[in-house]
Amino acid sequence: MSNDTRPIAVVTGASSGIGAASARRLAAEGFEVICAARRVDRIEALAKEIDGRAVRCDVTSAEDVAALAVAAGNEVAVLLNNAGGAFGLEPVAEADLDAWRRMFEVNVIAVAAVTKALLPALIAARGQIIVMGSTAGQVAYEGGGGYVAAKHGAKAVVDTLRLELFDQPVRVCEIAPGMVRSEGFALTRFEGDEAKAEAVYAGVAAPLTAEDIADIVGWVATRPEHVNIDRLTVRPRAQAAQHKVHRVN
Ligand code: 8X3
Repeated sequence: MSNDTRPIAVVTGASSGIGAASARRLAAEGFEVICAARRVDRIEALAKEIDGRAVRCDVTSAEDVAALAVAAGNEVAVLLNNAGGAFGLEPVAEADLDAWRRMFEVNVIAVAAVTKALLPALIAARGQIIVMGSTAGQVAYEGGGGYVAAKHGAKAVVDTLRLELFDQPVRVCEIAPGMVRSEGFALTRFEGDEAKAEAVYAGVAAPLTAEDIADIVGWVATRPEHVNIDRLTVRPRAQAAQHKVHRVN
């Protein structure tokens, strides 16, 4: 039995990028962070660094999600549904439908699964659900395909939850980042093709960083209890819109 009195924050996809940066930031804000991800070596090192806990969790596994809820306990102050990702950039006409299914699993269904599992503890703690969405959830772009559709789905889950929980002491927020140069996002999308991943950010003076988003997570998580940040869209200054990116050679 832990004597830790810090409020608990659960971060999914905590092994790298925005998830790891957010875990660090939430720990700095005074939370005991449960770092959940598949890559145990990474989350164990992170948990040690931030005096948190590591829980191996594939958010698409019902057993893992149930075990995460048990590990999190009866009161969870913050759930950051961060696990997600894009697989591919092909047009719909050439869609890899297995990749679409995986994107729906991790970006939409897992958000519902983890939220559902932790909801009693979130209500008990008068807590907050934060979903890492994307500007891809607000507008379509060529090749966005399954990722655009999935992030629109995640946005819909957030908005539905907020309506359904209107009489409960739980807040629901979506953070929707645009271009973030985070460890892994573009590499995952292009199956490890570094040249293609690099091209996403080519000539952009300063894409957002994982720390920029973690800063927002920390701010959202520490607003007074009556303040619900519904949705926060954030882009680098060089990205006026999804397609309107200032690039220099
Ligand atoms: C990341 C934003 O533009 O790659 O979620 O879809 S984008």
